[in-house]
Amino acid sequence: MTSNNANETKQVISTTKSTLAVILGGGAGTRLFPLTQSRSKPAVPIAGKYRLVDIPISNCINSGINRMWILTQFNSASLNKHIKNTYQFSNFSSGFVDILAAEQTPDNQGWFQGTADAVRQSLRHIVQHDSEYVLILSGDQLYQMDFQDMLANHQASGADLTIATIPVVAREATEFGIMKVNEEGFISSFIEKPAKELLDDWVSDTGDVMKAKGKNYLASMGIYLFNRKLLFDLLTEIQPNATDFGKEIIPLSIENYKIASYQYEGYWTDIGNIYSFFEANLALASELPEFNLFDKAQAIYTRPRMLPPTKISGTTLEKTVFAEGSIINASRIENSVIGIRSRVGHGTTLVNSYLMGSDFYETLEQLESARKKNYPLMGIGERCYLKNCIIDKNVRIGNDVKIIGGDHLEPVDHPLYTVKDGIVVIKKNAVIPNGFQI
Ligand code: ADQ
Ligand code: ADP
Repeated sequence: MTSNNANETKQVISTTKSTLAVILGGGAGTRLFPLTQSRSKPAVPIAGKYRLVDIPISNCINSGINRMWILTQFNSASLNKHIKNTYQFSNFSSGFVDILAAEQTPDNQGWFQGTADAVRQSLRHIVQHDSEYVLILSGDQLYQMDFQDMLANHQASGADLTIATIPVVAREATEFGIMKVNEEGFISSFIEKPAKELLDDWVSDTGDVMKAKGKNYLASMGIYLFNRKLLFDLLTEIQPNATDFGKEIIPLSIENYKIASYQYEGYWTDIGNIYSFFEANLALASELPEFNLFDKAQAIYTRPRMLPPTKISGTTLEKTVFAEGSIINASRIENSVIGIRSRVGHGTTLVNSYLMGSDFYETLEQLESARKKNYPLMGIGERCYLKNCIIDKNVRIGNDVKIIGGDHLEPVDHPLYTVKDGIVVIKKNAVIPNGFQI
């Protein structure tokens, strides 16, 4: 081992022992509805084979952090199963990934109210584990970040709390916590989701490269590295009634504590609503995706399913990502992500669509019986045309179905589908009859 490697190993050990992570798995999840209709937000499938929660968990593991909790309002069977079957640490490791669902206790009758409230309720679990720092992460972001580097910066700056920040353009600035930093790199002011008219007061010097791209605002990534004692003090004594980090804890702490900004300039996107979820998934099909699933050093982990390879016949493919275990006979698939165990029939065309795939295969007998009854098979039938769609899991789309999403569609919530921002989301387990059109 070279001395560099030895140093790296020492550093990994130090993050492992020093840092606990808390992943905010989701509030009510209304912005991702209907994907969250029957499952919790962390369990929403992304990129054809992963689930949302795999992103922060993988970032932690790759950064040497292996003790983490996922806080969720709604503890779905799929989330439990996924975590239990995926993240197993050896007997010789202190690692764990535990789910904490909002629960009623004698001192708390309600659900998690907001992010700070959710973390406050998890303190009784956190207190049982040694650590110097607690890293708080959002569960709905796509990024690959080295938290060791953030920790090294935190330690070097002597901060009480470090917030990961990213330069953004004016159009995005209204959706985030925006801050200003003083000469020493500490945050001097913070505003949660400023109105457009206020933006002029919030311009920062983000560096020449970022300024050239018009990214003049320093946004909070919702990633907080707290000195453990400060987190406990803030949540239990100093601000015992604050329910939110962005709206209350952070703005009220600026005067009294050293809060550092850790400026990150890599790929990061918040995938909290249907539009950004759709964009982030389809971006994976571009020629050189910014989110690099092929980067071994920052791999994204998920449940090993041991599926057969995908089989494709007679299909013209343009910029398409395929997960394992699919059977594809489509005519054309373009700019799309095709999830595990997908089935697409002859003569069908898919454009700009994310097909999540299925949880199981139908047996040959089931397929035969469905055909006899003229009942749609699992997957997408023959001669269909689908554009600008998200197709949730276990959907059955019949033959000759035409669904064309786009700005011409009004938002609607139908029992089989929802339209949001022009994107048609076919609900989980929906059965779309032959000839159906949207
Ligand atoms: P938002 O993402 O709008 O802004 P919020 O809705 O509080 O903030 O959610 C943060 C994360 O916590 C999300 O992953 C959400 O799903 C989760 N969450 C919310 N309530 C929860 C609860 N009760 N239990 C469990 N999880 C919960 C925040 C910051 C901004 C910052 C952006 C960056 O407030 O300052 O710019 O994140 O995305
Ligand atoms: P999701 O998060 O996609 O909604 P689920 O809660 O439906 O996931 O759980 C998915 C798991 O359930 C799959 O791994 C699969 O094994 C199992 N499953 C679901 N439906 C069926 C079915 N009809 N037959 C067999 N297995 C099923």
